[in-house]
Amino acid sequence: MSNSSNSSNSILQQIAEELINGEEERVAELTKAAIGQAIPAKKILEEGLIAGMNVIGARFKQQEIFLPEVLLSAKAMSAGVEEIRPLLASESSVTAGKVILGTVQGDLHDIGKNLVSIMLKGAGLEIIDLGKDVSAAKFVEVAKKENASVIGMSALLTTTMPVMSEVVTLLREQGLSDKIKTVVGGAPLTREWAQEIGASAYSADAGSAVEMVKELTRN
Ligand code: B1M
Repeated sequence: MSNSSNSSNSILQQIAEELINGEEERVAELTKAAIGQAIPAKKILEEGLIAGMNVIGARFKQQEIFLPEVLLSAKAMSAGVEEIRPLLASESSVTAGKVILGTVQGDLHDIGKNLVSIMLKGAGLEIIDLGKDVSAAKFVEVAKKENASVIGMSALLTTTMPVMSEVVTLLREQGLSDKIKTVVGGAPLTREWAQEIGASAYSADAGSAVEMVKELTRN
């Protein structure tokens, strides 16, 4: 392994470690330093920030850590994302379309949704971000009012995933399924489940969400 890839690996590892420790300022500093080393934003995101957050998720599941620690790491993650935000946006190419985006009702997890938002904006799409805890009725109401072509929904809890199905049903009942497409994503979802509820597309990560939305807005 070359010296430069050694040093890029070690700074990404440090980012993950400081994120796990919930050190918001250190994560921001190290992310800036990684940008200074010309490490691509996507690599910083995946191998530093998300890698750290995955460790937190596993420890939380094993009850080795609790909500206050998770929250500190989530803040550290957001601080890192803020640093790479302009780069993530500019690493994508330009397209067009209007997307209503949000985390579904009952769900307060918005880090992944915010990443999807950054990437879609970077791809030249117009995003109306409704934030978190968004009801099915609200998604559909705003999509109609704004004449949007896509509704993008994020869910991180198995208990909130059914809200996505409600949106698909509402669109079908109102005869809007052809006009307004749906993209769903979030850690507990699977492609099979998305197909089962009749969503137009499923994305496993923010990068593929851009591809999916581009595909759907092309039709
Ligand atoms: Co909570 N949480 N949490 N949490 N949390 C999870 C999701 C959990 C898996 C942890 C665990 O047990 N291992 C578990 C859910 C279990 C389940 O339902 N299967 C869980 C739980 C149980 C809870 C609470 C119920 C805990 C409690 O109160 N007892 C509670 C619920 C609150 C609520 O929402 N009502 C809770 C609270 C929290 C915090 C507030 C402390 C915090 C969220 C802070 C915030 O978001 N502002 C938090 C966090 C941080 C997590 C973990 C550790 C990390 C989530 C994250 O940000 N990942 C998470 C464990 C885990 O997922 N490993 C966990 C990083 C992010 C970049 O990834 O969001 O997956 P992700 O997004 C990815 C893809 O999924 C995809 O692209 C993104 C980027 O690549 N994607 C899309 C996401 N949305 C998309 C939309 C798209 C396309 C792709 O198209 C539109």
